[in-house]
Amino acid sequence: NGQRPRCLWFTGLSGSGKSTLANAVEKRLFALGHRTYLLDGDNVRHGLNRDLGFTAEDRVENIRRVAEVARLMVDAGLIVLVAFISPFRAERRMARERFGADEFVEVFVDAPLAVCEARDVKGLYAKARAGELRNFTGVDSPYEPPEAPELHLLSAEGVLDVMVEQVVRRALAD
Ligand code: GGZ
Repeated sequence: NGQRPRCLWFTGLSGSGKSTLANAVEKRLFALGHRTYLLDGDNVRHGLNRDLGFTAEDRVENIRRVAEVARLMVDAGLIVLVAFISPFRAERRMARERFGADEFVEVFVDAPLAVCEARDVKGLYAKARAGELRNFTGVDSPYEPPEAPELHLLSAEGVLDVMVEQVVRRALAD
């Protein structure tokens, strides 16, 4: 099917819509006949990275391992979707450096903290504000926005299907 192995790297706050977007992109790529794998907290933090928490040090190691796994999966010919907060520029750069220039697509899923916090799907922002959860991104742990992502999507304002098409176009570009 002429697919180019690639890493689609989604970064953004908790509740910004990374997982929703990445899942929808994967579904669309699958429907088009492409072979994909989605790496996210659900399948990585409970297994490979179960020894890691949310200190800065642990997030750095989380992202390092995820980048290495993504590299292996791209070597295997897949379009790999990576959906982690990945809050630090240095680690996203490190991830990018493991790939060729046209193999890595950084997608900034950008929603205002206030919107993510108002949604608070899992109640984690409330816990963080109450001091029951430490090192929560956007509350007492930093998020460093990308400076030059391949795609910058304002996910709180955008229409999902339109954003999916934007990502898919980049994912399949020559
Ligand atoms: C941020 C946390 C935290 C803290 C638990 N800070 O919205 P979610 O629940 O489903 O997604 C968040 C997920 C973030 O894990 P990542 O592996 O993506 O983070 S990183 O890239 O920074 O390593 C959130 C939940 O885990 N969660 N505690 N303290 N998010």
